[in-house]
Amino acid sequence: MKLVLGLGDTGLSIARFLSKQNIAYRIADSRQNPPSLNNCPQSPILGDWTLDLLADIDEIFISPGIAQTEPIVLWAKQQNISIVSDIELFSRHAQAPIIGITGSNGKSTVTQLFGEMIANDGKKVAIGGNIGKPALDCLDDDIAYYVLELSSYQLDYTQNLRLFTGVVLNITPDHLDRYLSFEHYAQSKLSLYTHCQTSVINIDEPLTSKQSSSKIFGMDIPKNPKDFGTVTCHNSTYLLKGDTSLMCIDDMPLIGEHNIKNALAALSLGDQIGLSTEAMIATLKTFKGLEHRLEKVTEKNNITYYNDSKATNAISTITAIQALISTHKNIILIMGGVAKQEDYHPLFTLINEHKIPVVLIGKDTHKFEKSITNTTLANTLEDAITTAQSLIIKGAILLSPACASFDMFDNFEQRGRMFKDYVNSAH
Ligand code: UMA
Ligand code: ADP
Repeated sequence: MKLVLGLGDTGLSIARFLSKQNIAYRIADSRQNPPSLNNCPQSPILGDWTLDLLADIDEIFISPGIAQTEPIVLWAKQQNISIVSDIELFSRHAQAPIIGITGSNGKSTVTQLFGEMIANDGKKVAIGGNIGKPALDCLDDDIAYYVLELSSYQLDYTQNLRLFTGVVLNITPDHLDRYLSFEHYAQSKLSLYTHCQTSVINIDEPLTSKQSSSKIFGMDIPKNPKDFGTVTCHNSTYLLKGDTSLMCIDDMPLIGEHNIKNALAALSLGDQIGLSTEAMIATLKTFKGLEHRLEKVTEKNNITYYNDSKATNAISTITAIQALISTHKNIILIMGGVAKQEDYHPLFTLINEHKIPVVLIGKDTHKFEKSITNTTLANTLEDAITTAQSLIIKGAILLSPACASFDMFDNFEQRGRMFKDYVNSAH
């Protein structure tokens, strides 16, 4: 008998899969009233988890949101019951090559961009994993390539995974409430490479640069003709394969140095699986990025509005500011929410150095107020936008919270949509 833990998107996808395969299972959620109750193929066990849940169980399929410190996980380990992610279960059944993408920031952007490159090269591709569509829901005999965004939570419960190739984009502090230390979190990310037949490495990321690699990308001119990099001449930056120029970055709708790195990562993965360079370049020339990632909302009365609601840690907000300061002399930042357990000082330094006025929202304003020179408090997102507008005549208003959203919103998507709705409706 199998046990499925969690009745969210992952648990439901596992339940559907097991039901289809006629494999006997129990499914349990520690909440009394999980929202997706009606979509479950069989009646779940609800409420606090106790030891008897493990009776007759030979394998557990676990949702990524369940921490390894949960008693049920510890009890299962004591009883030598294997605990497996949906990703590992997926890998047992997927026929086509799987490409895995992880990192602290940029996963969804690179996953989507790379998936679109494959599709533009005329091959059938399924995109899933942490990006939103559970991996098991992607299984299909017609698929030529699976592209999976993998979180550290998913990797932690994955012992066996057959990746044709993969990349760890970068490693910076995040989710430190789930890990004993930053080193443990980094190890979780790096475990992706233990599953890879061939590896793509970001040479500029100190924590990955020493891994053995099949292909390298970075911001410098590549030393090897099969690797990817950049060169800048006459104030223009070009993407390179070896010493061959592929395109000027001004021809990409994506903005910021981080997106050059994301483009290089996608090109490297594409080259690794033999995609045509023309199809990849054509994709880079049209790919506008994902909603809530430094998304240009509108330009009104000399102010450009950017929705970067997905920026839930300090590094992603630093990245957004760095991407905008070269093109906008004046920036007003709207940030705040539930702060992460990380060092925000590099963000404070950047904000103060550039004298950026900040409108603070959310639960943890006290953590930011003292360290930022120019702050104004706002009770709601709407107030924050009105306040930001009163502080600027020409420039950019950037929502890039550097925090989780759940003190004021259901999720980062709701936060971003409310920002856009208000900005678009206001005069
Ligand atoms: N649950 C319990 N007990 C617990 C913890 C959770 O019963 O102790 C139950 C909850 O009541 C709920 C279910 O488990 O019913 C939720 O499971 P989950 O938190 O694993 O969420 P899913 O809905 O399965 O979504 C997960 C990913 N969520 C997390 O990793 C937290 C989704 O990533 C992913 O898109 C989806 O699987 C499909 O693969 C979201 C995410 O926030 C976007 N990811 C983190 C991130 O990107 O930073 C890692
Ligand atoms: P993830 O899926 O890893 O959370 P996203 O592509 O959704 O990554 O982007 C999340 C946030 O990080 C956004 O604010 C985005 O602008 C920023 N970001 C995207 N790519 C990178 C990168 N390579 N380095 C740093 N920040 C990035």
